[in-house]
Amino acid sequence: MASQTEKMSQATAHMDEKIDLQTISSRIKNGEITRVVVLAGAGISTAAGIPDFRSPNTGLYDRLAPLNLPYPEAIFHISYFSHTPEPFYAIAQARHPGNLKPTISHAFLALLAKKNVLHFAFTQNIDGLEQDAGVPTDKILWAHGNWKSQHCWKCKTEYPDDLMKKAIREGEVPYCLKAECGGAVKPNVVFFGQSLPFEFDEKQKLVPEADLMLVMGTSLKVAPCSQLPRLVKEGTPRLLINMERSGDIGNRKEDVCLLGSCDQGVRKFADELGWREDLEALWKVAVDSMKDDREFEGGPSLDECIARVASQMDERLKISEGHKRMLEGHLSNKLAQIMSRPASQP
Ligand code: CNA
Repeated sequence: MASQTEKMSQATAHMDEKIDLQTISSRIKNGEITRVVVLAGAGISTAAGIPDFRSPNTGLYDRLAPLNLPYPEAIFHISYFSHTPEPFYAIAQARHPGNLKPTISHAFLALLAKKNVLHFAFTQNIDGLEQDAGVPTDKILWAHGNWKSQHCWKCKTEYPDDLMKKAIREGEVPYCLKAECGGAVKPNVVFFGQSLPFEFDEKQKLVPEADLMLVMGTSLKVAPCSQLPRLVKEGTPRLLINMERSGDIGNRKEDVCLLGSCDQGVRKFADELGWREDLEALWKVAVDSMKDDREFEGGPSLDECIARVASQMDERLKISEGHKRMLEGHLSNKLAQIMSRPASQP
Protein backbone atom coordinates (compact mmCIF):
# COMPACT_ATOMS: atom_id res chain seq x y z
CA MET A 1 0.00 0.00 0.00
CA ALA A 2 1.45 3.43 -0.93
CA SER A 3 2.60 5.74 1.89
CA GLN A 4 1.30 9.32 2.17
CA THR A 5 4.57 10.77 0.75
CA GLU A 6 4.51 8.29 -2.13
CA LYS A 7 0.89 9.23 -2.79
CA MET A 8 1.76 12.96 -2.95
CA SER A 9 4.58 12.43 -5.42
CA GLN A 10 2.37 10.10 -7.47
CA ALA A 11 -0.34 12.81 -7.48
CA THR A 12 2.17 15.39 -8.82
CA ALA A 13 3.35 12.90 -11.45
CA HIS A 14 -0.27 12.33 -12.53
CA MET A 15 -1.01 16.01 -13.06
CA ASP A 16 -1.03 15.84 -16.85
CA GLU A 17 -2.19 12.25 -17.12
CA LYS A 18 -5.53 11.69 -18.85
CA ILE A 19 -7.81 9.80 -16.53
CA ASP A 20 -10.06 6.99 -17.67
CA LEU A 21 -11.49 3.80 -16.20
CA GLN A 22 -8.23 1.95 -16.84
CA THR A 23 -6.16 4.57 -14.99
CA ILE A 24 -8.53 4.49 -12.02
CA SER A 25 -8.44 0.69 -11.97
CA SER A 26 -4.67 0.51 -12.10
CA ARG A 27 -4.42 3.05 -9.28
CA ILE A 28 -6.68 0.83 -7.16
CA LYS A 29 -4.65 -2.25 -8.07
CA ASN A 30 -1.32 -0.61 -7.22
CA GLY A 31 -2.62 0.74 -3.90
CA GLU A 32 -2.67 4.44 -4.79
CA ILE A 33 -6.44 4.53 -4.36
CA THR A 34 -7.47 3.09 -1.01
CA ARG A 35 -10.32 5.35 0.02
CA VAL A 36 -13.33 5.16 -2.25
CA VAL A 37 -16.35 7.24 -1.26
CA VAL A 38 -19.60 6.23 -2.94
CA LEU A 39 -22.82 8.13 -3.53
CA ALA A 40 -25.63 5.89 -4.80
CA GLY A 41 -29.15 6.61 -5.95
CA ALA A 42 -32.30 4.99 -7.31
CA GLY A 43 -30.56 3.87 -10.55
CA ILE A 44 -28.71 1.05 -8.75
CA SER A 45 -32.06 -0.48 -7.78
CA THR A 46 -34.12 -0.12 -10.96
CA ALA A 47 -32.85 -3.52 -12.15
CA ALA A 48 -34.26 -4.98 -8.91
CA GLY A 49 -37.69 -3.79 -10.04
CA ILE A 50 -38.01 -0.49 -8.17
CA PRO A 51 -38.67 2.42 -10.52
CA ASP A 52 -36.61 5.56 -9.92
CA PHE A 53 -38.28 8.97 -9.61
CA ARG A 54 -37.27 10.95 -12.63
CA SER A 55 -36.67 8.66 -15.64
CA PRO A 56 -39.19 9.68 -18.33
CA ASN A 57 -42.20 7.29 -18.61
CA THR A 58 -40.79 4.53 -16.37
CA GLY A 59 -40.03 6.79 -13.36
CA LEU A 60 -42.54 7.09 -10.53
CA TYR A 61 -43.21 10.80 -11.07
CA ASP A 62 -44.55 10.28 -14.61
CA ARG A 63 -46.60 7.27 -13.50
CA LEU A 64 -48.27 9.24 -10.70
CA ALA A 65 -50.02 11.53 -13.25
CA PRO A 66 -53.51 9.89 -12.71
CA LEU A 67 -53.44 11.09 -9.09
CA ASN A 68 -53.45 14.78 -10.06
CA LEU A 69 -51.18 15.58 -7.16
CA PRO A 70 -50.37 19.27 -6.61
CA TYR A 71 -46.84 18.27 -7.73
CA PRO A 72 -45.40 14.72 -8.00
CA GLU A 73 -43.02 15.08 -5.01
CA ALA A 74 -46.08 15.81 -2.80
CA ILE A 75 -46.58 12.08 -2.26
CA PHE A 76 -43.28 12.12 -0.33
CA HIS A 77 -43.73 15.54 1.29
CA ILE A 78 -44.36 15.51 5.01
CA SER A 79 -46.93 18.32 4.94
CA TYR A 80 -48.99 16.55 2.23
CA PHE A 81 -48.63 13.16 3.95
CA SER A 82 -49.81 14.67 7.25
CA HIS A 83 -53.31 15.26 5.81
CA THR A 84 -53.41 12.89 2.79
CA PRO A 85 -51.40 9.72 3.48
CA GLU A 86 -53.56 7.52 1.20
CA PRO A 87 -51.55 7.93 -2.05
CA PHE A 88 -48.33 7.01 -0.25
CA TYR A 89 -49.83 3.80 1.14
CA ALA A 90 -51.59 2.96 -2.10
CA ILE A 91 -48.25 2.70 -3.86
CA ALA A 92 -46.35 1.30 -0.86
CA GLN A 93 -47.75 -2.16 -1.52
CA ALA A 94 -46.20 -2.29 -4.99
CA ARG A 95 -42.97 -0.57 -3.95
CA HIS A 96 -42.36 -2.31 -0.65
CA PRO A 97 -38.81 -3.67 -0.63
CA GLY A 98 -39.87 -6.94 1.08
CA ASN A 99 -39.80 -9.01 -2.10
CA LEU A 100 -36.66 -7.62 -3.72
CA LYS A 101 -33.16 -8.89 -4.24
CA PRO A 102 -29.91 -6.90 -4.53
CA THR A 103 -28.47 -6.15 -7.96
CA ILE A 104 -24.87 -6.69 -8.99
CA SER A 105 -24.34 -2.95 -8.43
CA HIS A 106 -25.21 -3.41 -4.74
CA ALA A 107 -22.81 -6.37 -4.67
CA PHE A 108 -20.07 -4.16 -6.13
CA LEU A 109 -20.33 -1.88 -3.09
CA ALA A 110 -19.96 -4.91 -0.82
CA LEU A 111 -16.95 -6.00 -2.86
CA LEU A 112 -15.26 -2.60 -2.42
CA ALA A 113 -15.64 -3.12 1.34
CA LYS A 114 -14.32 -6.68 1.10
CA LYS A 115 -11.27 -5.44 -0.81
CA ASN A 116 -10.71 -2.84 1.96
CA VAL A 117 -11.07 0.17 -0.31
CA LEU A 118 -14.52 1.38 0.71
CA HIS A 119 -13.93 4.47 2.81
CA PHE A 120 -17.65 5.24 3.10
CA ALA A 121 -20.89 4.97 1.12
CA PHE A 122 -23.86 7.32 1.12
CA THR A 123 -27.05 6.00 -0.35
CA GLN A 124 -30.18 7.98 -1.08
CA ASN A 125 -32.11 4.74 -1.49
CA ILE A 126 -34.55 3.55 1.10
CA ASP A 127 -34.82 -0.09 -0.01
CA GLY A 128 -31.97 -1.34 2.22
CA LEU A 129 -30.59 -3.55 -0.59
CA GLU A 130 -27.00 -2.44 0.13
CA GLN A 131 -27.23 -4.19 3.49
CA ASP A 132 -28.77 -7.27 1.89
CA ALA A 133 -25.80 -7.36 -0.50
CA GLY A 134 -23.38 -7.37 2.44
CA VAL A 135 -22.19 -3.76 2.76
CA PRO A 136 -21.11 -3.45 6.43
CA THR A 137 -23.48 -1.13 8.29
CA ASP A 138 -20.63 0.96 9.71
CA LYS A 139 -19.52 1.79 6.15
CA ILE A 140 -22.80 3.20 4.89
CA LEU A 141 -25.29 5.91 5.69
CA TRP A 142 -28.89 5.57 4.56
CA ALA A 143 -29.14 9.32 4.11
CA HIS A 144 -32.89 9.17 3.42
CA GLY A 145 -33.65 6.49 6.02
CA ASN A 146 -35.20 3.12 5.23
CA TRP A 147 -38.26 0.90 5.65
CA LYS A 148 -36.91 -1.18 8.51
CA SER A 149 -38.94 0.60 11.23
CA GLN A 150 -41.82 3.08 11.51
CA HIS A 151 -43.56 5.50 13.86
CA CYS A 152 -46.50 7.89 14.07
CA TRP A 153 -45.46 11.04 12.14
CA LYS A 154 -47.25 13.20 14.75
CA CYS A 155 -46.46 11.88 18.24
CA LYS A 156 -43.53 9.63 17.20
CA THR A 157 -44.98 6.52 18.90
CA GLU A 158 -43.33 3.37 17.49
CA TYR A 159 -45.53 1.05 15.46
CA PRO A 160 -45.13 -2.76 15.32
CA ASP A 161 -43.64 -4.40 12.22
CA ASP A 162 -46.41 -6.99 11.85
CA LEU A 163 -49.17 -4.37 11.81
CA MET A 164 -47.18 -2.29 9.34
CA LYS A 165 -46.77 -5.29 7.01
CA LYS A 166 -50.49 -5.98 7.26
CA ALA A 167 -51.38 -2.37 6.38
CA ILE A 168 -49.05 -2.39 3.39
CA ARG A 169 -50.34 -5.75 2.19
CA GLU A 170 -53.89 -4.40 2.30
CA GLY A 171 -53.00 -0.97 0.87
CA GLU A 172 -54.51 0.69 3.99
CA VAL A 173 -53.18 3.64 5.98
CA PRO A 174 -51.94 2.52 9.44
CA TYR A 175 -52.85 4.98 12.21
CA CYS A 176 -51.21 5.69 15.57
CA LEU A 177 -51.94 3.16 18.30
CA LYS A 178 -52.82 6.06 20.63
CA ALA A 179 -56.45 6.61 19.67
CA GLU A 180 -56.40 10.24 20.88
CA CYS A 181 -53.50 11.05 18.52
CA GLY A 182 -54.91 9.97 15.14
CA GLY A 183 -51.65 10.59 13.23
CA ALA A 184 -50.74 8.37 10.29
CA VAL A 185 -47.83 5.99 10.75
CA LYS A 186 -44.81 6.70 8.54
CA PRO A 187 -41.86 4.41 7.76
CA ASN A 188 -38.59 5.92 8.95
CA VAL A 189 -37.74 7.27 5.54
CA VAL A 190 -36.85 10.95 5.19
CA PHE A 191 -39.63 12.82 3.40
CA PHE A 192 -39.19 16.14 1.64
CA GLY A 193 -39.46 18.78 4.35
CA GLN A 194 -37.74 16.58 6.97
CA SER A 195 -34.16 16.66 8.24
CA LEU A 196 -31.55 14.09 7.27
CA PRO A 197 -30.15 11.78 9.98
CA PHE A 198 -27.87 13.68 12.38
CA GLU A 199 -24.86 11.55 11.25
CA PHE A 200 -24.98 13.15 7.79
CA ASP A 201 -23.03 16.27 8.81
CA GLU A 202 -20.34 14.19 10.47
CA LYS A 203 -20.05 11.65 7.67
CA GLN A 204 -19.84 14.21 4.88
CA LYS A 205 -16.44 15.20 6.34
CA LEU A 206 -15.17 11.87 4.95
CA VAL A 207 -15.74 13.04 1.36
CA PRO A 208 -12.65 15.29 1.08
CA GLU A 209 -10.58 12.35 2.38
CA ALA A 210 -11.51 10.30 -0.71
CA ASP A 211 -8.98 9.41 -3.37
CA LEU A 212 -11.85 8.31 -5.63
CA MET A 213 -15.51 9.28 -5.58
CA LEU A 214 -17.88 6.85 -7.26
CA VAL A 215 -21.33 8.26 -8.09
CA MET A 216 -23.88 5.71 -9.25
CA GLY A 217 -27.50 5.82 -10.40
CA THR A 218 -28.42 9.32 -9.32
CA SER A 219 -29.68 12.42 -11.12
CA LEU A 220 -28.04 14.55 -8.38
CA LYS A 221 -31.20 16.62 -8.10
CA VAL A 222 -31.95 16.15 -4.40
CA ALA A 223 -29.97 18.27 -1.93
CA PRO A 224 -27.98 17.93 0.25
CA CYS A 225 -26.67 14.58 -1.13
CA SER A 226 -26.39 16.17 -4.58
CA GLN A 227 -23.71 18.46 -3.14
CA LEU A 228 -21.42 15.66 -1.91
CA PRO A 229 -19.44 15.23 -5.17
CA ARG A 230 -18.47 18.91 -4.97
CA LEU A 231 -16.70 18.24 -1.66
CA VAL A 232 -14.19 15.97 -3.40
CA LYS A 233 -10.77 17.65 -3.56
CA GLU A 234 -9.75 19.09 -6.94
CA GLY A 235 -7.36 16.62 -8.58
CA THR A 236 -9.17 13.58 -7.14
CA PRO A 237 -10.96 11.44 -9.74
CA ARG A 238 -14.75 11.27 -9.72
CA LEU A 239 -16.32 8.38 -11.60
CA LEU A 240 -19.97 8.56 -12.64
CA ILE A 241 -21.79 5.35 -13.61
CA ASN A 242 -25.24 6.40 -14.77
CA MET A 243 -27.61 6.38 -17.74
CA GLU A 244 -27.02 10.09 -18.24
CA ARG A 245 -24.68 12.86 -17.17
CA SER A 246 -25.63 14.25 -13.78
CA GLY A 247 -24.69 17.23 -11.62
CA ASP A 248 -21.37 18.83 -12.47
CA ILE A 249 -19.58 15.51 -13.07
CA GLY A 250 -17.70 15.75 -16.32
CA ASN A 251 -16.68 19.36 -15.72
CA ARG A 252 -13.42 18.55 -13.96
CA LYS A 253 -10.34 17.28 -15.81
CA GLU A 254 -10.20 14.22 -13.57
CA ASP A 255 -13.87 13.23 -14.03
CA VAL A 256 -14.76 10.00 -15.82
CA CYS A 257 -18.31 9.31 -17.03
CA LEU A 258 -19.34 5.74 -17.78
CA LEU A 259 -22.76 6.21 -19.35
CA GLY A 260 -25.13 3.24 -19.49
CA SER A 261 -26.66 0.91 -16.93
CA CYS A 262 -25.06 0.64 -13.49
CA ASP A 263 -24.93 -3.14 -13.76
CA GLN A 264 -23.02 -3.00 -17.06
CA GLY A 265 -20.78 -0.27 -15.63
CA VAL A 266 -19.77 -2.21 -12.51
CA ARG A 267 -19.11 -5.35 -14.57
CA LYS A 268 -16.81 -3.33 -16.83
CA PHE A 269 -15.10 -1.78 -13.80
CA ALA A 270 -14.70 -5.23 -12.21
CA ASP A 271 -13.19 -6.56 -15.47
CA GLU A 272 -10.59 -3.75 -15.43
CA LEU A 273 -9.82 -4.51 -11.80
CA GLY A 274 -9.60 -8.27 -12.36
CA TRP A 275 -12.39 -8.71 -9.81
CA ARG A 276 -15.13 -10.02 -12.10
CA GLU A 277 -15.21 -13.54 -10.70
CA ASP A 278 -15.27 -12.27 -7.11
CA LEU A 279 -18.07 -9.90 -8.00
CA GLU A 280 -20.30 -12.50 -9.63
CA ALA A 281 -19.66 -14.91 -6.73
CA LEU A 282 -20.47 -12.30 -4.07
CA TRP A 283 -23.66 -11.32 -5.88
CA LYS A 284 -24.77 -14.95 -6.17
CA VAL A 285 -24.26 -15.50 -2.44
CA ALA A 286 -26.23 -12.33 -1.63
CA VAL A 287 -29.15 -13.29 -3.87
CA ASP A 288 -29.21 -16.92 -2.72
CA SER A 289 -29.16 -15.93 0.93
CA MET A 290 -32.29 -13.79 0.60
CA LYS A 291 -35.30 -15.71 1.70
CA ASP A 292 -38.20 -15.50 -0.67
CA ASP A 293 -40.56 -13.01 0.86
CA ARG A 294 -43.70 -14.14 -0.88
CA GLU A 295 -45.83 -12.11 1.47
CA PHE A 296 -45.93 -9.21 -0.98
CA GLU A 297 -46.08 -11.33 -4.10
CA GLY A 298 -49.14 -11.59 -6.31
CA GLY A 299 -50.41 -8.16 -5.23
CA PRO A 300 -51.48 -5.44 -7.63
CA SER A 301 -48.87 -3.75 -9.83
CA LEU A 302 -47.75 -0.18 -9.22
CA ASP A 303 -49.97 1.14 -12.02
CA GLU A 304 -52.99 -0.82 -10.66
CA CYS A 305 -52.36 0.65 -7.18
CA ILE A 306 -52.18 4.15 -8.65
CA ALA A 307 -55.39 3.64 -10.66
CA ARG A 308 -57.21 2.34 -7.55
CA VAL A 309 -56.28 5.28 -5.32
CA ALA A 310 -57.00 7.73 -8.19
CA SER A 311 -60.57 6.46 -8.40
CA GLN A 312 -60.95 6.57 -4.59
CA MET A 313 -59.70 10.16 -4.59
CA ASP A 314 -62.08 11.07 -7.44
CA GLU A 315 -64.93 9.57 -5.41
CA ARG A 316 -63.91 11.62 -2.36
CA LEU A 317 -63.68 14.73 -4.50
CA LYS A 318 -67.21 14.06 -5.82
CA ILE A 319 -68.47 13.67 -2.25
CA SER A 320 -66.82 16.85 -1.10
CA GLU A 321 -68.04 18.67 -4.25
CA GLY A 322 -71.56 17.41 -3.48
CA HIS A 323 -71.18 18.53 0.12
CA LYS A 324 -69.99 21.95 -1.03
CA ARG A 325 -72.97 22.31 -3.41
CA MET A 326 -75.34 21.27 -0.60
CA LEU A 327 -73.86 23.91 1.75
CA GLU A 328 -73.97 26.59 -0.96
CA GLY A 329 -77.64 25.76 -1.63
CA HIS A 330 -78.43 25.87 2.07
CA LEU A 331 -76.68 29.24 2.51
CA SER A 332 -78.37 30.83 -0.48
CA ASN A 333 -81.81 29.62 0.80
CA LYS A 334 -81.03 31.15 4.21
CA LEU A 335 -79.93 34.39 2.57
CA ALA A 336 -83.11 34.49 0.46
CA GLN A 337 -85.22 33.95 3.62
CA ILE A 338 -83.41 36.78 5.46
CA MET A 339 -83.75 39.14 2.50
CA SER A 340 -87.51 38.46 2.21
CA ARG A 341 -88.23 39.17 5.92
CA PRO A 342 -89.89 42.45 6.98
CA ALA A 343 -87.26 44.87 8.39
CA SER A 344 -88.66 44.68 12.00
CA GLN A 345 -88.53 40.84 12.18
CA PRO A 346 -85.53 39.59 14.24
P1 CNA B 1 -33.73 9.96 -9.58
O1 CNA B 1 -33.81 11.43 -9.51
O2 CNA B 1 -34.95 9.23 -10.00
O3 CNA B 1 -32.53 9.64 -10.61
C1 CNA B 1 -32.19 8.33 -10.95
C2 CNA B 1 -31.00 8.38 -11.91
O4 CNA B 1 -30.57 7.07 -12.18
C3 CNA B 1 -31.31 9.04 -13.25
O5 CNA B 1 -30.25 9.86 -13.63
C4 CNA B 1 -31.46 7.83 -14.20
O6 CNA B 1 -31.07 8.14 -15.51
C5 CNA B 1 -30.50 6.86 -13.57
N1 CNA B 1 -30.82 5.45 -13.80
C6 CNA B 1 -32.01 4.83 -13.71
N2 CNA B 1 -31.88 3.51 -13.90
C7 CNA B 1 -30.56 3.30 -14.13
C8 CNA B 1 -29.79 2.13 -14.38
N3 CNA B 1 -30.32 0.92 -14.45
N4 CNA B 1 -28.46 2.29 -14.56
C9 CNA B 1 -27.88 3.52 -14.51
N5 CNA B 1 -28.56 4.65 -14.25
C10 CNA B 1 -29.88 4.54 -14.06
O7 CNA B 1 -33.23 9.32 -8.22
P2 CNA B 1 -32.11 9.85 -7.21
O8 CNA B 1 -31.66 8.69 -6.46
O9 CNA B 1 -31.13 10.70 -7.90
O10 CNA B 1 -32.97 10.82 -6.28
C11 CNA B 1 -32.94 10.73 -4.93
C12 CNA B 1 -34.29 10.26 -4.37
C13 CNA B 1 -34.83 9.07 -5.09
C14 CNA B 1 -34.13 9.79 -2.96
O11 CNA B 1 -34.93 10.57 -2.12
C15 CNA B 1 -34.58 8.34 -2.91
O12 CNA B 1 -35.21 8.01 -1.71
C16 CNA B 1 -35.51 8.23 -4.04
N6 CNA B 1 -35.79 6.89 -4.57
C17 CNA B 1 -35.29 5.77 -3.99
C18 CNA B 1 -35.60 4.54 -4.51
C19 CNA B 1 -35.06 3.29 -3.85
O13 CNA B 1 -34.91 3.26 -2.64
N7 CNA B 1 -34.77 2.27 -4.62
C20 CNA B 1 -36.39 4.44 -5.64
C21 CNA B 1 -36.89 5.62 -6.22
C22 CNA B 1 -36.58 6.84 -5.67
